[in-house]
Amino acid sequence: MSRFKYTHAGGVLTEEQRQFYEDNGYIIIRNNVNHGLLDEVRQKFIDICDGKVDPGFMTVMKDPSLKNKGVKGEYLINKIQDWLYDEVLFKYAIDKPVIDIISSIIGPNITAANSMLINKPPDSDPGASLHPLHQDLHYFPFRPAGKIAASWTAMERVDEKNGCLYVIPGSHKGQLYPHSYPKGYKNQLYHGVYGLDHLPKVNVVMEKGDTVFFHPILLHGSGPNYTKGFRKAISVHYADSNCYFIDVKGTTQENISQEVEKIAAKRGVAGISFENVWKTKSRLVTGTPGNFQNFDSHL
Ligand SMILES: O=C(O)CCC(=O)C(=O)O
Repeated sequence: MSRFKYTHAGGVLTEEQRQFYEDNGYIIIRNNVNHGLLDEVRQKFIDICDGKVDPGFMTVMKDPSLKNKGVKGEYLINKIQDWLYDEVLFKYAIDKPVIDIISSIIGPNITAANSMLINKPPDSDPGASLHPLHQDLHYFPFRPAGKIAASWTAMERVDEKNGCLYVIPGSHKGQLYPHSYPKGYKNQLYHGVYGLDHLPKVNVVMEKGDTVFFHPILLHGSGPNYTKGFRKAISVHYADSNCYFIDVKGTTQENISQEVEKIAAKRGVAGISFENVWKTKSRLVTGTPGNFQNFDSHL
């Protein structure tokens, strides 16, 4: 039997890199994404922020501490989500250096499920620009967890000063914890896990173009941006297209499913289930279609 449980054989990761991911639940690949692509993606983000491009189906989120401060555009918008049907941003989701590593983790049949471009603007209240400790699996009604992985690429240098990611190595081997809203600023959909502050964290300092890949049970978060610059990163969660969907009713994920269904209703798609929200916003990247592709209602 293979000693590897969290990675897929035959891919580009070396034995040593696979072992690191198996032990820690993440791996950083330096200088992974071409700067030209990141600049193109940044310009598209700015055009959406400035109202030059209709965001359509995308979710555009504002920093709650800056909403009434008279700032606009990329000085206000802290996240654009659900952009897999934008052909410029989608270039990141299908970028070969990203997909090569993803297939070394989850295998060859890949669906991009979640997509985010996360911006921490300057002058945000620290309580609003941090992202609390959380596990991404909380948001996902599909399994198994080992067939899901995130890619998160720094669009500029990220460190402790501008709000880099931090991770709790090895936590991917544990359980999915209950998540709730933090006290203080309510960033739409930023749920957190509380009571685990004693666990040792590692700051993930990265240069532009570096990518960190991680498991959806890995506990992680990010700090505030204390600088006068921006902190931008682009991230996609990929799943094996054959992942199966679970009913989250009665589980710790029921709160997020209700929240997501409520947001969908507000946006004019009343009655859509949590499962079908995910199927609608996902997009096949490569390989054989599976359970994400059996619902045909792309909006
Ligand atoms: O980019 C960040 O600050 C945190 C992103 C993150 O952990 C998430 O959205 O799940």
